[in-house]
Amino acid sequence: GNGTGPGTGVVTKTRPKTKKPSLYKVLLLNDDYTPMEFVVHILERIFNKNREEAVQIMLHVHRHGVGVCGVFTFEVAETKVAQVIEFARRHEHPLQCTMEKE
Ligand code: TYC
Repeated sequence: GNGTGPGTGVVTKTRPKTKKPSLYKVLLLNDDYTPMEFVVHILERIFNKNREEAVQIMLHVHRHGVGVCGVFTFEVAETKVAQVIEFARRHEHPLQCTMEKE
């Protein structure tokens, strides 16, 4: 590298990264059957929300039909969506989750 301190003797160049990754909102969708407590649990475990935040997001989705659980890079968003759908399916709840580019 071209910083100070011992190096490898190999000359490299650094340049500022110019492209920031696109971000994606992960959205939770309301339905009439998934228990509120189950949705809160998902928000705590998959989206790292505290109980207060999780309850607020769950109630927002319950009242408005859709709500944002978090904003992530593409791969992370895809993984979270898949985790929500799989966890809901395993528990036989119809909860749906999707993502959209910010
Ligand atoms: N509407 C559900 C109920 O009354 C609760 C719910 C909230 C379901 C958010 C899904 O994404 C959801 N039990």
